[in-house]
Amino acid sequence: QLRRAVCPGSFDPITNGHLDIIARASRLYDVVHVAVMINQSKKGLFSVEERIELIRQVTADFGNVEVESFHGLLVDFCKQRDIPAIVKGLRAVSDFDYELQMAQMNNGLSGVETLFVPTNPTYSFLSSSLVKEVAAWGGDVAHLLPPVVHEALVERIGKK
Ligand code: COD
Repeated sequence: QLRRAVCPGSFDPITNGHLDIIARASRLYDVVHVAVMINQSKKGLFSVEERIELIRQVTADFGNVEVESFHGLLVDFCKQRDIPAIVKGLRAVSDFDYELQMAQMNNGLSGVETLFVPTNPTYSFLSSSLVKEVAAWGGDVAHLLPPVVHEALVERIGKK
């Protein structure tokens, strides 16, 4: 049986921090599912389809990453695909409280386990929202994103 894990998130857009976690998960598991979780109360800069397309492009070389969106609870995504493990990056202690709550809630709901991978220190300050804010004011974020994602961001913000 294939060993599966999921890396969930909003990925609006995917950053080098996300990509580092997905790459590391892809070395530990046979199949890594990247789940773009749909949150109707948050309107993204990129549509869910655009986010999926960008993630597909930057994870294609890993060979064992499947990308899709999901509307609902993460535990239901896991149940439907027989995924026993969630892999998350931990950037700093500030992430810990909320991540621990979600891990415990998800475990209580369905028994799914959450594994935390310590973020590469190069990316410990990095989030999609900060990247968007800095880019919107003309700051250079090229080193924080895969090149295709950077291009898409510059184009999207330029159009606004
Ligand atoms: N370095 C390493 N890892 C990073 C970095 C970085 N710089 N930035 C982000 N990450 C990792 C983190 O593990 C993070 O959790 C994940 O990538 C996703 O990040 P984001 O910002 O794209 O996504 P979030 O934080 O908006 O994602 C939250 C979820 C969508 C995972 C969560 O809300 C969820 O599971 N929602 C589904 C509904 C549900 O089941 N709710 C009940 C939860 S108990």
